[in-house]
Amino acid sequence: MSHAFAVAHPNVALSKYWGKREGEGNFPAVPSLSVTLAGLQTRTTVQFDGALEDDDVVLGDAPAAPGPRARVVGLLDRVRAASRDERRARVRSSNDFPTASGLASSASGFAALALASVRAAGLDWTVEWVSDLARRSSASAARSLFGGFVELDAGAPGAPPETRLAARPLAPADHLPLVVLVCVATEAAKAVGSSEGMRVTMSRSPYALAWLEQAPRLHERLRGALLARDFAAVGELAEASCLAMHASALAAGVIYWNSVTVEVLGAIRALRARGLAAFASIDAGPHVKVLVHASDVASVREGLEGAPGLKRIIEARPGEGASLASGDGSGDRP
Ligand code: 2P0
Repeated sequence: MSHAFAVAHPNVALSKYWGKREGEGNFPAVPSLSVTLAGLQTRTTVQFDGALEDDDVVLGDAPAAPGPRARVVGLLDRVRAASRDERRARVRSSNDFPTASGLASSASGFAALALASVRAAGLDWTVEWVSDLARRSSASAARSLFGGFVELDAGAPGAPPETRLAARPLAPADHLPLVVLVCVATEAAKAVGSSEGMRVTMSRSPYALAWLEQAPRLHERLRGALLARDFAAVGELAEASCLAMHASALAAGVIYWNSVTVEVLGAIRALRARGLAAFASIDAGPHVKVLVHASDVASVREGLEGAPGLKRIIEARPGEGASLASGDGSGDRP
């Protein structure tokens, strides 16, 4: 078969990946733990076609810009090398959620692209190998191959670039009664991409080493709290990981927050003072993903809605990993 259609979903890291190992291979410098979200999806079709002279990549409604195109072609090149098939590919990919919503579209995008490309090339790969392939393009994408709560180890220091590193599932989607309320703080695209933000943080932040020391400790504690189903501890540790990551970035002048971010953080503190289980997670943008116990969603939404400048709230729940779908991706949703 030279055609395949895959669907993948974004994920939110509870313990954050921020910083890469030196050298080639796109290995994370710290472990991370995420939750894959249902309801939001990237749909991607890949077709290898001997009649094409070059890869034909359309993201959303338009031909891919040079930067994103190069990342897509990089993944296709790895698949071509593995399958020893030089044919170029037609790639069509679209999200059903706004790219500027703060839900990392590179995670779901590269997870769907990796799965569709491997299948279209006829490679008989395990999901671990597909996760490793996705990680080489976007480390957070390795996690979106799996559903529920997912872990990605740090790369071993000095590991050769060809070393495999895949994410692995830790607990199913219904393990914790978690709801994620995405507080959209702006409709504009982010100013500094994650890779650049990490690079600047690692090279210039006086707190880069403090982050690299703290992140694995927070990760281990969060992992333990998750396995023990201790909701409050998971929330507190996720917020601590997010704040430590942003503190290290901020000290290098990498500032993702805006006034709405701070307002929502204040609203979350006020809600917690009332005894509600709500905790903050922020990625490479100003939006706050509020981690809420399912029984508190209505009260927390009410408390957040008054935050000055807040654009809207998207409600998401833990869901399944990436999957292959039938058809050509242009018809009904799977
Ligand atoms: C994460 N982020 O763990 C962290 C927290 C953003 C903040 O992974 O450079 O697009 O392509 O490997 O996966 C977003 O960065 O980074 C990210 P690259 P990616 O979710």
